[in-house]
Amino acid sequence: MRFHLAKATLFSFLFAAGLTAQAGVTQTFSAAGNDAAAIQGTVDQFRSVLGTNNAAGAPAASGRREINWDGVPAQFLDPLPPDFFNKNSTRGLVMSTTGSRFKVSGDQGTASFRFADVTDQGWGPTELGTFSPQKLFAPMGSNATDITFFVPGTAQPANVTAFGAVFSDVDLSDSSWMELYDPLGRKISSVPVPAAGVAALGVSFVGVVTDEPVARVRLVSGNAPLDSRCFSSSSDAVALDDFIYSEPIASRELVLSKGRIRATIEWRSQYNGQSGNAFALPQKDEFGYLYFSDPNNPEVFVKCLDFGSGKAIILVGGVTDFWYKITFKNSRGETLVWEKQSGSLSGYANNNDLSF
Ligand SMILES: [Ca+2]
Repeated sequence: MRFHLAKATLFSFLFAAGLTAQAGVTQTFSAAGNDAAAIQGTVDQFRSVLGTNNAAGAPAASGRREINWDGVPAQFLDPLPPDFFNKNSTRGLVMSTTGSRFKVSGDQGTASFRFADVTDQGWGPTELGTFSPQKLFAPMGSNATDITFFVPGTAQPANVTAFGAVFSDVDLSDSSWMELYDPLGRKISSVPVPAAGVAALGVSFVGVVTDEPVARVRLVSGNAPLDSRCFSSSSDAVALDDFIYSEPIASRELVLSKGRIRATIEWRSQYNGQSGNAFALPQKDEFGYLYFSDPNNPEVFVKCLDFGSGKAIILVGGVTDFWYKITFKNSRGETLVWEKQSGSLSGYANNNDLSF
């Protein structure tokens, strides 16, 4: 809901400036209008880039997931459990907020229809439009939602490479945006959400496709919490509708030294013959862990030191007596391989063998 109109021109300019290409971003989708039909084409383009809708199905190698809030059962509407869409409905998405809770609105005929019960003087049904009727979503006591990803239905951390969201009732072009972060917390992209115009029930969509792993998405919906009871003259309170994102996938590649060195591991147990490819748990640009099956119990610690000589010093330490083979690859595709035999706990340090 908007309480001030005069700044629209300035914010339109800022919005245009914010659309310049950003590193790692391969495609940006953006649309806004008076109703769902106004953004339908852009949303469908974004969907087609991501591929098949895996709904709440088993982990997949590709495709997309969607959350439209419409099927959330009444007992989970308020508060909505932050892990509802990984636990109750397995879509690999968990949320957090600095506000008091998350809330999903009710259907027509209920007290929380379009957030009538938490908006000041019940303005929600007048202003908040849907892309997918009838339910909407919003953090309470905050305008920010932080989203992390897991292999659907598991506790295994995962990344996406695309994320999009529908925003409801964006009146000001600088009130709402979407930020994408890599596994080390570095910002990949920040995209402003276009205002939907003066008409009531307007909706906006932004979607981003990247060639970098996205571990966290922050959605800033408006410049005041939706349940604010005390607005200033330039407040813009906003709700959210559909989330659309690529299949969350656990990384099997530990990326080090600003992407110049990438480590992968094959492992095998001498006890039961089990084998596999390890998963990555990045920690800092210089080091990280790899684990075989449990993200809370990593097996191998890898460090990559850059003294500016153009060569990487690589150090490996393990706390497993399984056999494993670690392969380092530089940005030119050259590789360095070290194999640890079963039954030992030995580590490895190279002699500047692999240049950047
Ligand atoms: Ca909906």
